[in-house]
Amino acid sequence: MATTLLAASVVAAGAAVALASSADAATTLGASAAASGRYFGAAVAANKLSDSTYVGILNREFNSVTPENEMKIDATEPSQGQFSYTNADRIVSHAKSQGMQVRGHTLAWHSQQPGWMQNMSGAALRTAMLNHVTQVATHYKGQLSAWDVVNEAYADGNDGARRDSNLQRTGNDWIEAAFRAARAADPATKLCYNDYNTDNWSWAKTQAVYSMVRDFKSRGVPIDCVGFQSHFNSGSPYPSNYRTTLSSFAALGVDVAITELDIEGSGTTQATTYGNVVNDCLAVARCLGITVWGIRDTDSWRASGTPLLFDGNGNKKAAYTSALAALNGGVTPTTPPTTPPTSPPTGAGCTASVTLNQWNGGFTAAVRVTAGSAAVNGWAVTLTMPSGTTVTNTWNAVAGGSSGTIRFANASYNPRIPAGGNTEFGFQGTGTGPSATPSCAAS
Ligand code: 9MR
Repeated sequence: MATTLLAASVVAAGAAVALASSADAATTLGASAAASGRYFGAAVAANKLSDSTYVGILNREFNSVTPENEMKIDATEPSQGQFSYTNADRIVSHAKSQGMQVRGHTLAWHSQQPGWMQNMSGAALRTAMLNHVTQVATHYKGQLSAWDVVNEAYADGNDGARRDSNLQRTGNDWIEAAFRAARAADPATKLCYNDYNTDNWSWAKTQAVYSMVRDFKSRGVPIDCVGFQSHFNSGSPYPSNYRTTLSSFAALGVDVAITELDIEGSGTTQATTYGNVVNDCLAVARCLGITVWGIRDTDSWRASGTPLLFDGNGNKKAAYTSALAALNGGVTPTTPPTTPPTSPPTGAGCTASVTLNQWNGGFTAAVRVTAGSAAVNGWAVTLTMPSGTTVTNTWNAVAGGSSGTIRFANASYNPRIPAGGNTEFGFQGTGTGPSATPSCAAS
């Protein structure tokens, strides 16, 4: 626990420095998340877009939305071959009118299948599933920030097995087939695998999904991101190793996102957990953002657990204040940053490696800085961008420019790396990401 608190406060102190120049950033979830290149989103129901309190909060606070049910299979293909996008399109056009991103949810899932699909199996189901993926991904081509291509394909329990379903029974390769179809239909949108009870690093289900993603990356299956639903309650509590889970997946070369966050509870306990979750995302360069699964407690699928950031009247809860403070680096930095080592290490050195996520016209880069056999008291990584590339956003480091050869120096809060340890920073840009080997200088 002490370690968690210390890490959180160090991140918090740095984020506060980074945000000092942006007055807007402190006042809403979306603007505050955007200050570190991230989003803060909410699941939205089309039939609530006529509720002025709901829409008022949505437009003010959030810069990403996920249709809560409207892009699911039963909604978009109610009869085989007959596609229906009315409600999903309402959400997408509302989001666009407000400059919000949209996460698509979901193309292939064992649940919320229309009756015709529930009754299918074997090769016919495989073909119908792939056609569904192709048609829906084509309809939204280029309009979404990410797709949850496959949702909840692993079973709960201790054996790390796939969930039994009609889709699973079409063959173990159904997941990768869905990803390939989605990539072919919409090459620019990030393709995610999304699941619940994958938050605790030591749980078998988490490890099973991790193995699948590692396998997909090694075989070139087009996967860009992993969504952690993060529905927390007493049976599936926020785990103290959550940050380890996020950073371990990110280290496989995928982005991570918190896709359906809700935390049952109330008061300070709930607020603290919201702050912890935000800090964990901020600490992982490849954590793209956070989506809460609804706006007011009364909008939640678990309304009785009061798991969201606004109460039934639309008032901000303590959980909101804590999440916003964490985004702004204001989470009670009662623990001062660690004191410098008493004797400076000698012969300090570092190395850096870059993991690129490149799409048509843009990229994000995650850079891991690793200390050699001695601790590092400060570091700078130099990278040369291809001509035409502009870096638009940097997190966990300070960029000395936006094009050409750029020196990324440690932020005020992350200069020290223990011997053999590492830290991560990231940046985002337009054009093509860097391909040359980075150089790392330690002090
Ligand atoms: O919030 C959604 C609720 O309105 C639906 O009735 C339910 C039906 O399956 O799905 C809920 O959303 C789920 C999401 O799509 C996938 N992860 C779990 C979510 C909560 O059940």
